[in-house]
Amino acid sequence: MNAEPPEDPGTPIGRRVLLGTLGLGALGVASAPVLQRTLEGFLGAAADKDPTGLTGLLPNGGGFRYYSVTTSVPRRSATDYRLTVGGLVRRPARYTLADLRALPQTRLVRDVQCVTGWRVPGTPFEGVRLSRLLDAAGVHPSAGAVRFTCFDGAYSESLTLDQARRADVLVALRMQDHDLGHEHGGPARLYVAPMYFYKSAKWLSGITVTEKVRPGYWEDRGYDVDAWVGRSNGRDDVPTD
Ligand SMILES: Nc1nc2c(c(=O)[nH]1)N[C@H]1C(S)=C(S)[C@@H](COP(=O)(O)O)O[C@H]1N2
Ligand SMILES: [Mo]
Repeated sequence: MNAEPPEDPGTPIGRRVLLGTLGLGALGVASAPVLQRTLEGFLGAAADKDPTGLTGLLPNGGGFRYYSVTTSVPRRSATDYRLTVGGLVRRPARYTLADLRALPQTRLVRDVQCVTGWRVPGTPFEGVRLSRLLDAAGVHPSAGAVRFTCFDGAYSESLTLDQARRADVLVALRMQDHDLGHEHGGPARLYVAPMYFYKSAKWLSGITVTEKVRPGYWEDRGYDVDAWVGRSNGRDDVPTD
């Protein structure tokens, strides 16, 4: 069981990408947000061409690392993005990004903690409370959980209904006070503040209310479904809530 892609520096392409990215990274740390965006764009592009996942091990802007379990992810623009809400609900719905932006927004500032050890202090996330979307959909009494699917075509996550209704669980549209970029899961990702960051599914496209929790991508590979920071996965990190 290992959350990280293998650290195999064997392929020449991977090594070239790694060296090139390290050079850019040094620049990015010391310079303006404009260059940072370029760096993030480059990291995304590099990871697309680097299935060994080497670029995933590199520090991204501000301490974040770029993760994707697929070698490429389609881009969804502000106009073609859709989020469906369905399953055990009375009123299935389909939201555009404009629909989501028109709803009340909640801004939270918490540390982010990845289960592999890296932590980023005080990061603003902003978006729509998941509880609001669930209430709008009218959850059926037989429901007990919520499953999340992604337009990368591979990742999934889930929460119990009680966890999903917490005030610190968002469908996030913004991160670090910018619209969520593609690399960080834009246009919209899940944000589960009190749990390890693997719960915060990027490129969110589907919310399905279900009877029971169905383990997600990493949970099928051994990670805890109830992923409270500091109280799961055999780790003792300081909680993020
Ligand atoms: N769709 C999708 N969501 C995902 C992942 C992923 O690979 N695919 N990785 C998870 C993990 S393990 C982490 S640490 C964070 C990384 O988010 P970042 O790439 O914005 O730093 O996204 C989480 N959500
Ligand atoms: Mo992670």
